[in-house]
Amino acid sequence: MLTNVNETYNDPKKLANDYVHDVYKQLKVRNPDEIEFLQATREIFDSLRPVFMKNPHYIDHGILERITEPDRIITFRVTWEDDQGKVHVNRGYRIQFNSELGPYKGGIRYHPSVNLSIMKFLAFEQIFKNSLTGQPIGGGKGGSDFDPKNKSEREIMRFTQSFMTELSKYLGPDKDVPAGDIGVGRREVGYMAGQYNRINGGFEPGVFTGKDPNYGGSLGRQEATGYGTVYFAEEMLKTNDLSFKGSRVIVSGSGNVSTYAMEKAIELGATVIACSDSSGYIYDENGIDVETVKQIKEGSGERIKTYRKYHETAKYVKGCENIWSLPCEIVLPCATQNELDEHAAATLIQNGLKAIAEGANMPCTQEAIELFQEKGILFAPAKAANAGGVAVSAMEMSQNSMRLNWTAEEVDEKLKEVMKNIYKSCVEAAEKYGHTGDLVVGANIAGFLKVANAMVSHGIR
Ligand code: NDP
Ligand code: 2IT
Repeated sequence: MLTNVNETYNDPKKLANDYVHDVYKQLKVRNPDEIEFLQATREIFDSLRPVFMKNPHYIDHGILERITEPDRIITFRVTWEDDQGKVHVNRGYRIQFNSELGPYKGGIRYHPSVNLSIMKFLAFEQIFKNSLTGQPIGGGKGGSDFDPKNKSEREIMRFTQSFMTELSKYLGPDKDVPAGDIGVGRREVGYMAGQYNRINGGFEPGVFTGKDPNYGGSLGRQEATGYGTVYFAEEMLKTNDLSFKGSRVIVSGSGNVSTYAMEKAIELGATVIACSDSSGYIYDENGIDVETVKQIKEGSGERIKTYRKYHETAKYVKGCENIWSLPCEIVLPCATQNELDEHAAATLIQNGLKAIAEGANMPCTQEAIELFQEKGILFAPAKAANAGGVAVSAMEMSQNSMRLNWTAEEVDEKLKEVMKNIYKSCVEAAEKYGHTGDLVVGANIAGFLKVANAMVSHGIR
């Protein structure tokens, strides 16, 4: 490999292209069925060609080969008993992908669709997102194919305790620090922390983030991903003489990220005209009342359809995909991966879309992103736009280490600062590497460089 590299140093473009092409080919051979993982890696690979052209020493260090193979993958059986005493078995995962910048950091997802490919794509993206925050955190992700829908609170508790009994062996405040994601919020993090402390015989505040502020959680963590997405989007809009003020916004989902994205967008003067869950969407051109959405979602097992009971002007449409057929200026997809494809993108563009910021992880397909960019729609990629959640998680880790609590205002100020800095890093990296205005390339390059440089510093291993 090294001989080839040296021979082609005089043609940096060919060297970079061949390298990216060859490593991706190997990746496909080794992970043939991991569709989402290959999708996420392909996007990064496409962005990094100009980096390898300018910095061929990363090729000598085998950075791409190494950064795409997780440090370790942990999978395990999770056995639990339902309220009727019936035994169930689920599969648990933790992908400890990369720890060059700090302890593995990333959420835990409970959803029946969870599989190795989805876990690996999420953990892989987390490496770059966490790097972008500027904080000392590596990349990881975990979860289970457990479906929390229609489960009692006790069943969720017993499942979580069983899950943590195995996973606790691999965690620690300087080792691996989980948080929430789809299906896992403050309540589940509480059960995880409780079981971890029980197994380890003590109280360790720094092993989880997204905890209740009552026992070490940071104020502002719950709001952070949604608020951060809107702060990032507002930066992007501002530099293009646009704003949330007076804009119609569609937000998909109605969970943690969606509700706080809606709340902040409304605060900045937008009208949120629609939101959804996996069964359907609600639509009201006068604006969705986010407090009602929150109340509905706090009720166990309630669906977004219930919103109509409280607001008769709203319409409910079965099936969540058609939410993208509504005319609006700004879109914030905040539900799940690949929820917005090129057909949805084409409809949105036709209906006057100006900007889109990804609150969820990889919600837009590659084809949709290409179409948005081709048509000049402002596009904020997930790694950058939704990094506010994990950024405040890192702030929670700092507060836990110092045995101090910051006020909600302090955390919000720091979050705004982080989102502004991420925007700036993305813009600058895109410009420096010849892709001015392309935030996808900018986020991928800016996130990559810190990790790659740490990998060089730490030696080949
Ligand atoms: P929640 O579980 O709180 O909410 C998820 C929402 O998305 C629900 O409304 C859910 O509907 C909907 N949804 C989930 N899966 C699907 C699906 N397959 N099809 C349609 N709708 C679906 O999760 P979060 O808000 O925490 O997470 C949302 C997204 O944001 C995810 O991509 C997550 O990875 C990402 N993210 C989360 C962060 C966090 O801090 N929580 C940080 C950064 C990113 P239903 O109730 O019907 O299932
Ligand atoms: O995707 C994400 O960034 C998260 N689910 C949050 C991770 C975290 O550790 O706060």
